[in-house]
Amino acid sequence: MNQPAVVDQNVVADRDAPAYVKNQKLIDWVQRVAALTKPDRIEWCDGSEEEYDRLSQQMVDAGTLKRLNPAKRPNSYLACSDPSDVARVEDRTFICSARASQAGPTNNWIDPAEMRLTLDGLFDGCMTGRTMFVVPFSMGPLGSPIAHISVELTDSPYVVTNMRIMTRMGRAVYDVLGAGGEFVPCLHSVGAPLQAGQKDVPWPCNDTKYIVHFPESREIWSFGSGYGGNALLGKKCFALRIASTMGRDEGWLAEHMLILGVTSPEGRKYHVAAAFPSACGKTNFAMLIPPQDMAGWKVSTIGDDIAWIKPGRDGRLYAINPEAGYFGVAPGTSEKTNFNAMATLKENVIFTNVALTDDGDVWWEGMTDTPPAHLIDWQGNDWTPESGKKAAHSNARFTAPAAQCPSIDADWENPAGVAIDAFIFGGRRSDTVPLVTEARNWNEGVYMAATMGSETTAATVGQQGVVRRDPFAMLPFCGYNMSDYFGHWLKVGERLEKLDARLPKFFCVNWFRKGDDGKFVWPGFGDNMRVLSWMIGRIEGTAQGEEHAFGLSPRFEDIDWGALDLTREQFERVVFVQDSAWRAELELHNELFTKLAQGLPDELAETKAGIEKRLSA
Ligand code: SAT
Ligand code: MN
Repeated sequence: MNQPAVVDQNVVADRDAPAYVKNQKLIDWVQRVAALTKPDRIEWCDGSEEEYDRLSQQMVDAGTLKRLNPAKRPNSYLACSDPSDVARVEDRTFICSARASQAGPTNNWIDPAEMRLTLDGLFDGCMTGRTMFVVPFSMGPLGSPIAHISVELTDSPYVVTNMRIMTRMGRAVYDVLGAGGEFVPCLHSVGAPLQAGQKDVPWPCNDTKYIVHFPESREIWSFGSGYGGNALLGKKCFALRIASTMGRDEGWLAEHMLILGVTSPEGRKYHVAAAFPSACGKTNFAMLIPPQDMAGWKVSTIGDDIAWIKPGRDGRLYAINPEAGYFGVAPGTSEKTNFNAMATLKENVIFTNVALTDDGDVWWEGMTDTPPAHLIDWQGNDWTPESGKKAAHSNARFTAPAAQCPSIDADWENPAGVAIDAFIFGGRRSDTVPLVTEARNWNEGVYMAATMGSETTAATVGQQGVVRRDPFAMLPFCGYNMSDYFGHWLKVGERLEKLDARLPKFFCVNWFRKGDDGKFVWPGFGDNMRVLSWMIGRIEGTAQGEEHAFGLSPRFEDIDWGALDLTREQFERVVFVQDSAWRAELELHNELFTKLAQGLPDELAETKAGIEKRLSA
């Protein structure tokens, strides 16, 4: 990186790190970035409530935030972004490993030297007129052996307040970091320098956007966006893309998975980690409330989006939720669809791109059956139910502290993590894939996860109802070659098998199978508990099932139906395995494997051959 030719002594004086920051590598990096980006001020964030309130007030004054009615939504704010900056930008996301083959065919790659030149140009002076915040954070409970530390430099106060909710952010991080500790450097700018006298806009951003990862040096550079995963760099950029490469090198897993605790009526507790592509009800599943007739079961939430999983000395896999908050999709969330999420949102929340009610509260499509008669929509315009457009953006979000979730697990901050008993992989498929299938072994489980597919919905740009492969729900989040990632999973299993420990089971689920009438057959939501309880039965060795080409699924009599009135015929509709459909499905797996041919582990082809053989038998 360019070194500053001359350093203005006065500016440097107020840029000095506080005495409690002892890490010289960090101090040097901050100075280097400041010399490049040329902010007016540097603020070393301590994560205090005073700091949060002060920055929030500054953003209220600047028009970035609206304070919501404290009687309705205490200590909560609404941010409305620029209409051009509303979601992650996957086509502007880059994995700049030394060689293109290391990023693989599912990632965008640019030569790292070329990318550094581009970024040095873009970041030169990009923070002029703004404050650069130094945001120290831990992904995972402070000091946990599974956690890792990072520091984000950002010119967005919105990022600072969101990071305080989403991560363990603040002064205590420096104690863990110490003088010689390692951290992942994350650099973020909205890319909107202010010249002297230039008035700021409520949501500064830049049409040019780059979300860049350097896996070898474990660095993240993000330019031009202030929204979500583009800007809150602890989440997808660090906790998935960079962490997945760290996991590959160090023998652990960084996964796009929720983590649940499931306690049986007998009081035995299990933990499952589950991966779903977007629009498959991941947040609902993470906060599942068992139906009344299964009230003896208890489901508790450890994480809703990301899991870091490390092998323990006993040969079991221990998982933490690296995050401390939920950055969830608001539209569709209601007391009916997700009671626990709604309860989590009662206070201390930052809402982004939802609508504002006349009494200073928030609303989004699906929150209530009847929309309010008048709203201010996410773009600041008057809205009525007759307006004919959405009041909230379809990717509108809430940022809420995880601790506020009524179903939060007592162990969610346990630094040792929780031992994983099962992995669940699920997509949205109107046909072919049964309600639930257990893999017969680790490699079959990896196959299931690798070939996971989901139908595109209205929430996705482009054609609807097309099956898009999303291996492990990691397609946009794997920081290296997807085939090597499959290989890594296989290797982790092989190593655990040698330790003779109890391996997690793998299950594939599909809540979305449709009947001939085009309607979903499975009721979903709380009744997913019936499937979970069958899985626990399989783990305990008490539940039965029937083998088919793809794995093992329950028969009608293997499920606890309680008060649910689902007929044998309806159940058949959600579990049957049709040979012709599976032959077509395997053709689609072939397409995926052809795309990922380079470095694809043999085990996958072998597993596929096994399925084919069982089909023709
Ligand atoms: O914007 S985020 O990446 O944090 C959320 C998502 O897109 O899944
Ligand atoms: Mn996610």
